[in-house]
Amino acid sequence: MPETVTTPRVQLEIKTERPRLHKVMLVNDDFTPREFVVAVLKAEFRMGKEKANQVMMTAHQRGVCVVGVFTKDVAETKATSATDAARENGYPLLFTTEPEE
Ligand code: TYC
Repeated sequence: MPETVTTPRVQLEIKTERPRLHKVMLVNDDFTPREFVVAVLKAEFRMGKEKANQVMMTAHQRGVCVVGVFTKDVAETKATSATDAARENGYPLLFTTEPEE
């Protein structure tokens, strides 16, 4: 009987995970004027007036609101720059970032 030569065919499956996106959160406080929050959301996150107002009111009522989802770098840059804008105007307004689940 002739010998059968078998060649194993193993296919390596390389799975690369997509980098996680990060949320920018708007945190409520008792001091920053509503209009200022809306102005920052419009300037830093390119929101229209209506959307900025909705986001501001959600943070105001619930304590926190997701502003947007970005790559880690963009989220951190936007959060820092928006928070800095508030500091420059003497307000305690805070934007934070956290990875998406
Ligand atoms: N709570 C603030 C006020 O009543 C307004 C405000 C809304 C501040 C949302 C921060 O993330 C915030 N003047």
